[in-house]
Amino acid sequence: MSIIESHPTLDDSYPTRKAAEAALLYRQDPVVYGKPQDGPIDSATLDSFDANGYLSVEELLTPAEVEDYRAELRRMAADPAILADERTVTERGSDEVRSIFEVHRISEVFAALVRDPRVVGRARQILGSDVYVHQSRVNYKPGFTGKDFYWHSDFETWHAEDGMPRMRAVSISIALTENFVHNGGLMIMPGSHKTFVACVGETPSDHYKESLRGQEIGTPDPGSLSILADKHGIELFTGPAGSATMFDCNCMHGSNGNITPFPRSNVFVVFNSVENTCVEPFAAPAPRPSFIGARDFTPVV
Ligand code: 6CS
Ligand code: FE
Repeated sequence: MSIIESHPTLDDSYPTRKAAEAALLYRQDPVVYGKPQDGPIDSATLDSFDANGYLSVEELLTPAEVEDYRAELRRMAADPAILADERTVTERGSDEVRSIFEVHRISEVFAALVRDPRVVGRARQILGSDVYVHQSRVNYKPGFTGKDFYWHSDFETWHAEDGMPRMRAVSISIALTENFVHNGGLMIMPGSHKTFVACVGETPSDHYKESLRGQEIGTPDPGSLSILADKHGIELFTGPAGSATMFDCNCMHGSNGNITPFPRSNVFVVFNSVENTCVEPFAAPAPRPSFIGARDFTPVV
């Protein structure tokens, strides 16, 4: 029985990983749910976020704060208990730490970041409601061996595998090291968030055990990527440690590998609206573990 048949009460506005061919579907959800008076984002920036799907903050964290977070990165990457934890993911072909998930629960330092009004205040404003953390992670992208994150829409995965019903979630990526043009910075196709790319290929059981090291199922086909890239172009985000990019859950994005000596480490937090809590997966045999797709919907206060 297909997953969709097991959703007797929920229509699937974004069917993916079901058809034999890829499809480009119109977005059926707003992008910005809040108003200029609801938080720190001004009207022009909200309009730009609606059009492009992202906003940048040149200095979200002060240099002193960045140092605190980098010290915490070093501490966690050296903690044997964390290295042995299933929430720690290593790079393909090495023991280098690629990501640590659920850092807002593992680390009090990152827990405070999630509650910071500069972070959660922007998320509440964009999503127009209280929010909870759907996922948090630190990406180390070490020098020399940091691998790529192939093109994808986060929402496609969160819808298919975590049961996120609608596009009412936002991510923030905060640079903890300098993001140069050459060390694997975030790339987004501006405006791509208004098109949902339905992917081909059924979700295998325990897909996350592979996808977090290098996603293959749920990645868009070259034809769809070419159409979007021709239409929207590609923006590469550079900036100093402490700078941040907030982007809509359905932006087409990715990042290249890092063969330079300079690590590209960031902390990444996903806020979902409390009006959009996850249900059963729309295209997977079972939900992913809660450290990847939260099942505790308690709002951030
Ligand atoms: O599967 C996920 O939820 C994660 N994968 C990527 C490449 N981006 C979003 C998220 O961290
Ligand atoms: Fe992503």
